[in-house]
Amino acid sequence: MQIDYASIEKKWKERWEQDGVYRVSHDDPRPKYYVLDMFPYPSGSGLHVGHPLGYIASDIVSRYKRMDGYNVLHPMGYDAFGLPAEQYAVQTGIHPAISTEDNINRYRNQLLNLGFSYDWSREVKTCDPRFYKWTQWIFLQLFHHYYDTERNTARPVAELIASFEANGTHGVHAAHSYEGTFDATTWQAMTPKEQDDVLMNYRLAYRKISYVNWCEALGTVLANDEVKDGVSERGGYPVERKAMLQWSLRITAYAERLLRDLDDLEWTDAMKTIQSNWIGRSEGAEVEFPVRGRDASIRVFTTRPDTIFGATFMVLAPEHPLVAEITTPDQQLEVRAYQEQAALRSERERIADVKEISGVFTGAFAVNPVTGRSIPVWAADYVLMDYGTGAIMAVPGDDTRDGAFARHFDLPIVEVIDRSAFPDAEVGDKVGTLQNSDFLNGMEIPEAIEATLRHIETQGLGVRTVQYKLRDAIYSRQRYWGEPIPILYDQDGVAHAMDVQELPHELPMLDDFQPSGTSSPLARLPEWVDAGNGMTRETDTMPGYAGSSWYFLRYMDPYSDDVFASPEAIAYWKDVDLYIGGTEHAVGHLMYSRFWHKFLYDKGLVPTVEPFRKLINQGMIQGVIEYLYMYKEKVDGYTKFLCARLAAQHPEELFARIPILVTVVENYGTPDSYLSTRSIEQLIAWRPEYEDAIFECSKGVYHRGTFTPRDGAAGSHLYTDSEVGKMGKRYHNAVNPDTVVAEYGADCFRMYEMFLGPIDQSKPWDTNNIDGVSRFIRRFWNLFHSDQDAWQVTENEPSGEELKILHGTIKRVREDIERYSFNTCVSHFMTATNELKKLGTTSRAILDPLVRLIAPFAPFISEALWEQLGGSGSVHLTDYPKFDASLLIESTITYPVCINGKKRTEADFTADASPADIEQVVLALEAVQKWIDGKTVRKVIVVPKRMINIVV
Ligand code: ANZ
Repeated sequence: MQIDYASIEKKWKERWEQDGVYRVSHDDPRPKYYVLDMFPYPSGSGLHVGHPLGYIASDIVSRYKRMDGYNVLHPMGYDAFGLPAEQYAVQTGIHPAISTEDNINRYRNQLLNLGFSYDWSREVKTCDPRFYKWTQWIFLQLFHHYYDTERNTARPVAELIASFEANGTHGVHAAHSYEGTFDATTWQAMTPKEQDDVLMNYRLAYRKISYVNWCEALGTVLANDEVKDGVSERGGYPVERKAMLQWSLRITAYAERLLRDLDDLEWTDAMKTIQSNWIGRSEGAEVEFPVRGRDASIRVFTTRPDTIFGATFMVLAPEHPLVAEITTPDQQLEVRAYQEQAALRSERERIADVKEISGVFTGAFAVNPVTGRSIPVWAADYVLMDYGTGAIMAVPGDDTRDGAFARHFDLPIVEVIDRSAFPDAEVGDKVGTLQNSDFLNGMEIPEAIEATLRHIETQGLGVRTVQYKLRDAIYSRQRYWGEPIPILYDQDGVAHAMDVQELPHELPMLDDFQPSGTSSPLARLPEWVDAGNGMTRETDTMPGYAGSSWYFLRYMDPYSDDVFASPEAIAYWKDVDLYIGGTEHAVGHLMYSRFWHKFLYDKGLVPTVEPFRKLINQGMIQGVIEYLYMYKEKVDGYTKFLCARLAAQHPEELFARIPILVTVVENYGTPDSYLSTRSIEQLIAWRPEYEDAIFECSKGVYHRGTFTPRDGAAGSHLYTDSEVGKMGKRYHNAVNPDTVVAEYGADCFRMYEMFLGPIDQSKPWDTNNIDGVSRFIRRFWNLFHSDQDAWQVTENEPSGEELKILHGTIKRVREDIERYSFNTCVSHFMTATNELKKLGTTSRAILDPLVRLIAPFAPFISEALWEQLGGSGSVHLTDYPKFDASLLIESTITYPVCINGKKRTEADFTADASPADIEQVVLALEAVQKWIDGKTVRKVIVVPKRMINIVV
């Protein structure tokens, strides 16, 4: 009996939309529950089966909570600005607005096909001016605020200006990057441009020359989290360090709160660790080392002040401003050459590369303020400009890198830590006692750190500080497809915020997206850049993370044009109760959105300090990747492919490994996947450029339509390399959910994805097993329908056994949803269906709750069955079944009663009946008396809850 999934799905998708089944309002007496998916970037390739994994899980929870009495906000939208659409535009000339809209429509249809219970009326797109008006507005709020480190909150810059007017920097407690101090008179004497420059060191959104990750190929600056291993995350292009005038966000002002508040979140320890490492808090001190013979001093940051007696030289970052100042004339040339070379390496490379030691002597000496000894000052790229102070005291005896550097350049090494009591300890481990260190000798490290800090502070040599690895976030992008930064410059270059009435500051239409050097394509629109009255517009746009830093708030009230979301809506929905998404956003999106949320909290605009209370990271659905070996050089003028087994006998460097379409391979996914002659032909049909290629395996050679066998072999057996890995277009292994849904139905797809395993684990997609789930759904359907598809639900009273199965299943499913264990829920449904089938259950009293129980997992067939049951309204708006605990306790037990080991009758006893009671009663039973037939009873054996045997 076939179930017509296609028409069931079509009917209910339309009906749900028509009846607004999943629409919600904040004007509702029920408790709220907010379930959020990380909204997708609508790429050109559409969704593959890996994407919905998290969406299915969040949809199950949403549906469950909705049926269980909550007002559930479950929205969806699109992260629609970004590089790929623009890259695509550069290649094809298709405007990003058009390709993005096409992609969004495709995504929406794919999502609709899977039956998600989104309130589609709340859909947001970050590229919609009605949305990005508020992204721009929040940016301007950041621009208008600074961070008060005493009150630990953001405050208006106007207050800071008043303070400068009255007292200069005196008494100001602010997160800032301003070097030095000034008094009120100095402030008042400054030009507007000078004042603007000062304020930029305080604003939470500010413009400053900073060293950035410049990606020439993409024509834009990238944030640290967009750079992986020295190349751009998108595209893998080289990234270099470059000083540029850039907008940044002072996220560092929130470092401590971002770290501390992690404690109260229900996130995995792994995610919290990633965030806390990215924030990278270090306690230590800044110490001044005067430069000999000059009116300058080098400020270092150290976490190990106790080792100061072992500081035998100093190292400045090559970009450190003091390098040029203190370098002696004879060292100038060498130092400058080194600086240029260092600029070509990314920060990541500089941190990662421990093998290659490089550096240059500046010719200058500094004085160790504690020992009074002169020590040489070097410049080397293992010291980073924007960590700490960009300068270190090098302690080669106790720091691995300093040690390697000292040995390489033959610099003195003084051992200051005696680790003889810890034979297993390594250099840098904080164990042992101080030696060669004057007043610190004999102290343990923690004690020595404290003693040095006190000494440094009382002598005025330095101060205790806390450093964070977290960097301010570069906000400017020199690209077209992003939110314009709503800033105007006057003739002096002073930055002015646009007025809220002027927002949205719309992105103008443009048809040439080619990046142009270090400014965005918008700079090529003179009439747009000119804002009148001598004002010019900022031409950089915002980064990809701008819209996603607050989109979850817009869903609460997506229609307002006067506020980013109405206070009533925010007061009701508050925060996200459950957020499901991938771990790849651990330090980007999840850090920025926490920061924006805290800022909005400081402004009294949101009621909670954190946006996402509970976070679940779904694993990845992996695919099989099939690789062919191809010679890098052409062989006799032909491209040549070689069997994986033959390739193994040759040096690896000869080959390029090419991922191929998995479906042309036979036995694909098993270790023995191979191309038959027919498969080679399919491969060529897919890639006509290989029409001329030679394919060689041990059985023979295929070339231009002919297989020439060796030893009379029947056909090609060209082995491929099979690997389980990412699913995606570039591996030719993406499975489109639409095709699976068309064949098996959306409910089967949903349950199958859940059945693959625990939600947080990665697992390979394997269509072979989907049949099992499909059969289960048919069996479930057949509880309600006969083999001839006749409706067979009856009004029969359910038996105790049926009730027990039902209530046991309700209990287990509820508990497992609460634990986010969806794969086990699917097995409970399978078990219950099998058991009920065996009992021939047809009773409405069992099947009605069962339909409601499965509804969150299989929304379509449950809705169809609910209608057939005559239920009113949508099944998804009914109550989720509750279990009756009393039905789960086995109250009576039916014992088989045997006479001399042969079963003769049955008898019911209460579960707590004692063997003595049972013996007494059972012997008196008429049926038993009949079998005893006057013989002597020798023994009565009662096995509790199992059986009774009477020996006569
Ligand atoms: C002396 C010393 C002795 C250090 C010792 C370490 C061990 P974390 O813990 O990661 O914060 N450092 C400071 N600024 C640096 C920069 N801009 N680039 C590279 N290294 C820098 O590391 C702090 C330590 O890293 C500091 O403490 C400093 O070296 C180095 F046995 O000072 B230490």
